[in-house]
Amino acid sequence: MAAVLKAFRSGHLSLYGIRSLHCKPTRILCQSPCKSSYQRRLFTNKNLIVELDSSTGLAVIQMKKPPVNSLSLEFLTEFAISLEKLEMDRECRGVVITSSVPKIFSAGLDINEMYGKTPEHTGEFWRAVQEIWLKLYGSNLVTIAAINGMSPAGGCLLAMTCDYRIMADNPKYAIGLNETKLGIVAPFWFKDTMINTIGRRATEYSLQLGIMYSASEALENGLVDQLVAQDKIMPTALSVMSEWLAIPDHARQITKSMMRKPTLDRLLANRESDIQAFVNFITKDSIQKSLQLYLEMLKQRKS
Ligand code: CO8
Repeated sequence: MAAVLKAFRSGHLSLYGIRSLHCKPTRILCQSPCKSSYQRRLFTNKNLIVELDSSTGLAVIQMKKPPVNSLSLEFLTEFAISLEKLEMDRECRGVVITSSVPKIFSAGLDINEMYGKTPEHTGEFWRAVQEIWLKLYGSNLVTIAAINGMSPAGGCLLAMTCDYRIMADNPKYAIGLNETKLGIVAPFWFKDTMINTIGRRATEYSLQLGIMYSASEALENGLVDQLVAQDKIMPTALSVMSEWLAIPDHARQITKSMMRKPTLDRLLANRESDIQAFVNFITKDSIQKSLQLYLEMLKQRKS
């Protein structure tokens, strides 16, 4: 990926890999008009780099919130706005989600947003988590996760909302819903998303034990669809994307909706009660204590 990005930045290659090498890229900031047939639009904000090549319909979202791409309220809000923009953009047909932080896809929800906060803040945070899931799981776009690093908990959820998952074949990387290991419980829509991805029995086993699967185990269990060498992740994502984009949008979108709507509707029908349940649970003294210990453990691992 580094090589692809280097070539891309030097102007020799499109990030989307599908353009002709003879075509000189034009970098355009925020939707300014352009006569070129090869039109790239770049929306950067604090935590994300979003690039859309409107000539191919492909967008790439790179999460760039070091050290671990933790999903804070601010991050989730930026993500939701970016997705909304892409979703509304008639020229966008697919999006690859990846990370620009070395070795990390996403460490999941930002634990600091759940520890020592008011119930109001906690509720607002949880609504933002729901929102990103609703937007991604219900997206009309083709979504591909290019998992180029560790992907626990909310990071795994992000990846599971996508239509296809490609992971770097690195024994040091792992992915899974590890909530029980933190003493917390993955909500029903995390569980439903996992059931829809790897099946009921595997989910029951995986969720109770809070299993983090190595890349090869994730492939074996169907949690990811493909493993490739780290530097092949982006080119592979782009070539998989072109296969998906060969399918007429309307047929693919209706099929996707048919598969996912019951799961989405379940949260939509229970959104407020889910927020209330989360706030009640997470603000309990015993849960706050678990989160405090977990945060301390994360910090101590370094020293
Ligand atoms: N939130 C906030 N800060 C974090 C998080 C996180 N999820 N993960 C790591 N950090 C911080 C660390 O504390 C550390 O901070 P500092 O620099 O101040 O000491 C910094 O990020 C770097 O962390 P590491 O040194 O651990 O970085 P490594 O590269 O060695 O490891 C890992 C990266 C593997 C991602 C590791 O940090 C890790 O395992 N993190 C925890 C991941 C995790 O358990 N996430 C679960 C979050 S909960 C969630 O997503 C779903 C919750 C659903 C709730 C439902 C309730 C009802």
